[in-house]
Amino acid sequence: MTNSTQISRRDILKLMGLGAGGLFLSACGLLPSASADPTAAPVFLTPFTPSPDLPLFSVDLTAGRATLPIFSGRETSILRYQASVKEGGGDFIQTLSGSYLGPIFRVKQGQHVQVRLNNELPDPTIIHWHGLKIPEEMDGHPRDAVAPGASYEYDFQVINRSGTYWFHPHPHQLTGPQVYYGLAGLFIVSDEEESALGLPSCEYDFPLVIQDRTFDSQNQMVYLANGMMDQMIGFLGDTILVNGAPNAALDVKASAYRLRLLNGSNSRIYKLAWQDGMHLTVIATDGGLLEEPLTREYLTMGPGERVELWADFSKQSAGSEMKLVSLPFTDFSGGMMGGGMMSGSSLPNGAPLDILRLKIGEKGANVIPLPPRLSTIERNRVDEAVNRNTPRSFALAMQGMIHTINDRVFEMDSIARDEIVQLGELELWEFLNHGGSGMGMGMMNMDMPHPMHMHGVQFQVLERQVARRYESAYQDLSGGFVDDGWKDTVLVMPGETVRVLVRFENYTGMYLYHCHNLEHEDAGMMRNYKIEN
Ligand SMILES: [Cu+2]
Repeated sequence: MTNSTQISRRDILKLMGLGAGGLFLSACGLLPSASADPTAAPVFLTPFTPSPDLPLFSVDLTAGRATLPIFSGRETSILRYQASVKEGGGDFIQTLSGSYLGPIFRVKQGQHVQVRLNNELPDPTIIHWHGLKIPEEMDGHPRDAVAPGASYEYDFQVINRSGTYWFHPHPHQLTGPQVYYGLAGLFIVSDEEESALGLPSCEYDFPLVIQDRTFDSQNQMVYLANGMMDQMIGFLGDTILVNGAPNAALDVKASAYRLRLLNGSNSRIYKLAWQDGMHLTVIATDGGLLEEPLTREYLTMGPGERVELWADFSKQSAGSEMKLVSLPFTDFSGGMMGGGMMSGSSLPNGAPLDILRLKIGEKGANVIPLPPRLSTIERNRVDEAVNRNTPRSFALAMQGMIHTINDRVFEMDSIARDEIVQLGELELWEFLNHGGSGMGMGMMNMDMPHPMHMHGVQFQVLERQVARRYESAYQDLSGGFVDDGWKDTVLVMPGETVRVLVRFENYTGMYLYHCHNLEHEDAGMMRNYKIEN
């Protein structure tokens, strides 16, 4: 890592919120079971039974400017969400102390959630609840962005299964900078199926939000310092932060942990591994638990993706250390002008990185065996898709200076004929990343990965195919995909076609699908689609 500023271990611990107080300011107890709040039941196509014994959770989230001591010396100007609980008690929310990252929601499936977003930023903003199945007016479409000084009322029921979801701004052309300067938080849902497993909880259930930032000599975040190149390729910072802390270290006990990983970076891809070569044990992806745990030598995570790990430190001796790293891989931005060279970042995609040091301490809670079966996932079948012979195709390309989807860029209110789907139908979608149309200068045919995200749904990855000439770079990362469970974001590599099965089963309305490289998104690599009845 290239931090020029030295920070002491004490500072790191302070930043990670460790020590006697633990990471979270709020208590980690059982969720209260107060009396029911009668709510108007939304219309579901899929039968869904609300939980009448869960209390309403109501919170004010204020997006505003602040400063924070990230390094010694001058404080860093950041943006952040500050939460103020109005109803339901503090057990549904946790705070990462000392971090710019927003609060962590800890809610249950079936819960009624109200959020009032107060915009104290200098620009318009709106929140998107990434991965949640909610009505269109709750989803955070850019057209719903509110002006400085105004607010937006969210009111929805959590129908998703248990999982690590998250939230972040989604205003037109401002998502990149607003996330970059600090606006993001986790939205963790639990359900009965998951609770019955007895997975590690409380201090053993730990979020790890991985991001990259660049700081100047005054400890201030620098965004898009390389101008147009950063916008075309995507911003790559030279400092890795975990939960908002650089050079992150974490004291753990010799016990089993559930680590919830989010790649919250604007555009960086990680190839995560334990430094000692131990395999990673994966228990969940974007949309919650897998059917069974699986192991990987390394994990490939594109922006917006989540993975949950089972990490058992009980056999490690006290005082030993483990390290989570990102392994080197081929910078796929190939062609005549490679991304690493062009981006100007001193830390191109594919550079080896230290992510997190874990210091093993005393014996912790008794380790229950990892359950061999975690969940049941009903596999969608391609022969049940209404368009099984004619996938709905989306060509990802670079044209001139912009990234396009089927030769189009984002338009606030428009939906093309081929962007309308029917409520209840299972469809086959395919994302094709086969480069630009060849127009213009050669440098405009840069190959870039695109983490494609769909709002309003969770999908299943059916298959991947890669063009022959991309195979060797592809194989550098493809062993780390986890396509087995529910997904809302899938990394589409250069030369690759990814097919997914998606059922539009919950609500009608206009939703977004887009690249989650936030610079690509802000530059127009986003479109509306409409679910009709
Ligand atoms: Cu992209």
